[in-house]
Amino acid sequence: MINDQVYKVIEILADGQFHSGAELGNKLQITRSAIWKIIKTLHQKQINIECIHGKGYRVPNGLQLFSKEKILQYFTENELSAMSHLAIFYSIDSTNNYIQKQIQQGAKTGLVCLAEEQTAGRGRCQRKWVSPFLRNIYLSLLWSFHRGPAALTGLTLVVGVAIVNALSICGIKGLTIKWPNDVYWGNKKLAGVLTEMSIDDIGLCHAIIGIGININMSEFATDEIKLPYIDCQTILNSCPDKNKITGTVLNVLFSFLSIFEKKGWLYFKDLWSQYDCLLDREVVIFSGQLEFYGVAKGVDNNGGLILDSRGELKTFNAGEVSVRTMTK
Ligand code: BT5
Repeated sequence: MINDQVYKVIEILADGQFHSGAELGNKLQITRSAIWKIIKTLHQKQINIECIHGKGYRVPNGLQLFSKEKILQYFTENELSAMSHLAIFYSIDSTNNYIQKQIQQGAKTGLVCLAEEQTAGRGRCQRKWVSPFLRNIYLSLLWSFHRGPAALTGLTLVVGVAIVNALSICGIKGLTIKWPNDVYWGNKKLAGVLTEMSIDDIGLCHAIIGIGININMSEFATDEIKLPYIDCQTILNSCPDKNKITGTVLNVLFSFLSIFEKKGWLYFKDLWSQYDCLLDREVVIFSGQLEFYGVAKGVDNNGGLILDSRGELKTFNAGEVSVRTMTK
């Protein structure tokens, strides 16, 4: 388990230099054997720590930790003023759960939560989002709407476009969106979005926008992700700046959300369509117990997927269906 002591060791080892067991023990005021236990915990978390007799411990190439100061560098003025608070955790069950709890405590719109690890990261429909320690971005944002649930139509699709735009600014090009909002590079998933909603007593509609973006999964072994996936490091073929990507994604997201609130989904529809990786492809849509076969024909004015099923057009709404491409 990651606790304060484990995280302190990580903060020291983040510089990529050697640190002896004695030095770490002194800094944390604990024994060398307690340090060794912490190193074992980190090995179990698949953090690559070299242990060299006479030199100590080191993480080759160092580690990138979330830094509020660095993240804020990528904000423009208006967007910064839209963020009410930025909370950063080294470990949490789910950043979406955190926002949900904060809503009950009266949290303000613009609240952001980031975590270095999620112990119960969630995808849609009770699926799991694999969220290993220190490797990726797990973030959630609260945006409260005054105009009722209808104002949220197409919101998750807009979030997908924001991610693609932000990653493009960071040099990650060629991304597509698989309806409704999975971000792909080729046929591999790079990022996912989980949008949840709650309405309070006074009719205010709270959207919890959860985003997972893989930064460096290359040496992480897991058999929990059954479909092909990828990370920013592999796409860029170099080490991405996690704080820059986080700051840029948040900045674009805040900017898009304030436009979305005024102009709605239609303002973004053409942009979304440019990234549609299903367009004119044969797909099967799973909706409850039923399966629908046909050719994907883009999205409608409500963000629903249009399916051409032997000449008959059907529309499917976000949240109810999964899509599997049949042709690669
Ligand atoms: C999603 O669900 O893609 C939404 C993922 C949202 C995650 C964020 S992280 C911050 C916030 N807090 C949370 O608890 N969640 C949000 P869905 O379309 O249902 O995709 C889930 C599927 O993606 C799984 O069944 C796996 O096949 C695959 N998957 C799981 N972890 C993955 C990963 N790290 N990278 C790529 N694919 C993954």
